[in-house]
Amino acid sequence: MLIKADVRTSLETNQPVVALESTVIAHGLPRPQNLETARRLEEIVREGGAVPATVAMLAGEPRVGLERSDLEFLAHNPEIKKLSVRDLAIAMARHWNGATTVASTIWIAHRAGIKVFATGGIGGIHRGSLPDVSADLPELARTPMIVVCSGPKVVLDLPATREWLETNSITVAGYECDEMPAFYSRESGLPIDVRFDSPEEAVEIYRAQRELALNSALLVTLPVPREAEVQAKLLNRVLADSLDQAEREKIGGRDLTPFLLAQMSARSDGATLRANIALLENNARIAARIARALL
Ligand code: PSU
Ligand code: MN
Repeated sequence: MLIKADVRTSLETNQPVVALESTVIAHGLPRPQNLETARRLEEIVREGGAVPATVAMLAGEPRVGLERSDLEFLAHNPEIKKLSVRDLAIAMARHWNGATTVASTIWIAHRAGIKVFATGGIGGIHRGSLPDVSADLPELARTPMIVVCSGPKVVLDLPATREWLETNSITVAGYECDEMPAFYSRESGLPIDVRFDSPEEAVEIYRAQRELALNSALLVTLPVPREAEVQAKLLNRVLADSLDQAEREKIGGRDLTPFLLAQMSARSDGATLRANIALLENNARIAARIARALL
């Protein structure tokens, strides 16, 4: 694993670091917003007083912290693979270039010694009769990190995903909110386990988890900023149409989530894309504050 010099120095001197994923760059957002957002997220983490560590696999080597040119490569190259944990060994042995999902990013970041990770929405249990469960979930269950996100992606079966989190002892906190947010939407009708109104409260619970020798993540959920939220009526329509389209085209496996995100953006005139970028930025900002509070 190659840890970028500034990330390594920060970790060695106990300075704040925030890990970021790369699937959202390569497969979650369209060009040119993907590269702009990748850069902006790193900038926001820096402005927040922490060092950003975007994770990816380049030529078969797990990388923690990327150069500007690496971000560009990931954003512009259509050959970049979407790598979950099951793919990491294949990618390494075969010298692939790949973007890491939430699952594979936290796998690598935790082993690099990073404690805080920020993303948009986590994977979960998809709707439909086939139990398609994202590898994000079991990885969250066995990775003791603070994961800052806006809840599970709204394309998922949210009640089933919430139940899975509970069954697998993943503590779900709401940051300045009283219910679990659902990605583009501030509301899900689903409960959180605890509310935080400051980064210090997140740190207290994280420390208590470590004291108890718990291995699961602390999921800190933040609602999309109000001005960027996608209104329920529009969201329900584009979501239903996108799910239908995926079924008609028989899209499944690793392609399903990127397909649904692209469909919803096209069908909402970019409203979901704007929400996605706004929540990613907001999550990176709060993640940096939490990483600083950990000192
Ligand atoms: N958050 C976003 N956009 C994304 C993702 C998260 O705002 O594209 C990615 C993450 O990398 C997450 C993945 O791990 O979607 C989930 O994919 P799947 O459902 O195939 O596990
Ligand atoms: Mn899946």
